[in-house]
Amino acid sequence: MMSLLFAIALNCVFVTSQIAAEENGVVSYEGFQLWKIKPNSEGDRQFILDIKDEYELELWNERRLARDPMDVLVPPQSQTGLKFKLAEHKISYVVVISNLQTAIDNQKTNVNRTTSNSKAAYNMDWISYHRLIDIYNFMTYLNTTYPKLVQLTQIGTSYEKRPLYVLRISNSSSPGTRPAIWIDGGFHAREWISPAVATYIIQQLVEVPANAKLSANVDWYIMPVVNPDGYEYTHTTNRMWRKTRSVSSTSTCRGVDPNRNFGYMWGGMGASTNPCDETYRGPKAFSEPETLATSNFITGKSSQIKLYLTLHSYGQYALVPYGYDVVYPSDYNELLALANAAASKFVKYRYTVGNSADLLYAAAGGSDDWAKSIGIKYSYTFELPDTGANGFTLPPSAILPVCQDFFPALDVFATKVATCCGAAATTTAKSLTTTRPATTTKPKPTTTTTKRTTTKCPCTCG
Ligand code: 0X9
Ligand code: ZN
Repeated sequence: MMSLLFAIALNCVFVTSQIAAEENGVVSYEGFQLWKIKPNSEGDRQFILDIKDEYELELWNERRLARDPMDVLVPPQSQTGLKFKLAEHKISYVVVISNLQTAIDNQKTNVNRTTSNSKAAYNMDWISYHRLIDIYNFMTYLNTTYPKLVQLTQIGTSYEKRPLYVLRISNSSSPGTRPAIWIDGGFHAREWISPAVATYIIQQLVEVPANAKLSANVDWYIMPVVNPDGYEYTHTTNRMWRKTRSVSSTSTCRGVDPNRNFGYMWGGMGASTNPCDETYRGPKAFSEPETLATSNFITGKSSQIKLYLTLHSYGQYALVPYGYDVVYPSDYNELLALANAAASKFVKYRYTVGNSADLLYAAAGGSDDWAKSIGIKYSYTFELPDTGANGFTLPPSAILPVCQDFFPALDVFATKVATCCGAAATTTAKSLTTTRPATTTKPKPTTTTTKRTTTKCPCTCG
């Protein structure tokens, strides 16, 4: 009985620690600060993790390396106490955001505004963040306006019954038969830059004639908002919401981390069993209608899709599988080389490239690992800007620069997929491919074990 009461009390502490004050049903982050804390050692890092609950801290980033700075959200009531505690332990920090609510308000100034040009075909731009309705109207407009190039498909419905949309861009006379690239965004609700970049990519591929070459040999499937319920919730109620909005049968806490809910190594490291945690894995793999619909659609196209790209924020990382543990797929060096080639296109924002679990932390149930596991050779998570100066509250003035900096990398991906994963190349590779890729714990030097017998392709995509 005592242990049950203790468990309930502990759970309450945990829940309250995650909730900022509510005003008119909207969560307020007035006075919350983002601190960059600089541990001097692994001991310091562990110390901060140990006092996390006591000071009601929320970690916005986690890094494996002891000396990497930790971005920590500190509620007003903990600031003085934490300041003394850190001083006592000789751990330094800087206040990066002095009032999170101000940063949130600044970010939302343009949200939902009607465009200044009333003759514009759609209410979408990349100088402000947009509500879901603007994004969906934009996709619908493109579908109607460019029927030969664009096809909008509803692949399912979210927990709160919002449509889940994928846009295909293909100038092929028989779309769906060529190698394809999948791009998604909006897994994590608060990472607003992600749907912004995904929609920018759509606009550039569809409406800019100079970019037609990117679709010359490749089809594109783009899903800008995988988690529309969460995304809307960040606009209406809690700007810092991350998960889906599903109701739990065992807890009053809502939502599942969609990036811990995919069915490869589901429930492993870095995936919580607590429904109140930000990294809750869900009651079972693909418990969420959003992850189920997305995975079903991708599985149905898995012989066509050769590259899986999922856009997150923040940190400026190009992450190569696997992420469930420090484990490298057998073709890791090929994946790494392509990520490096893509990242070399970035000018304004430099990205760190490497293995996901190595650079960040082990986190199982991610969509990138799952995509790799079903045989999509090239699978990446990109953590978009910034590196923590603004974190999730990246100002609207940064949207276009981030998008413009990112877009040229797609040329590298499209070229690789078109030259290595074309029909001739895959025919040869398929017979040698197993459904579950081999893994290794150490990256191997680049070697090609695939024998090409019938083609002279420079590379394969098996
Ligand atoms: O933790 C995540 O889901 C991603 N980072 S984020 O800050 N956007 O939440 C990283 C996912 C990397 N991939 C895997 N661990 N599989
Ligand atoms: Zn994310």
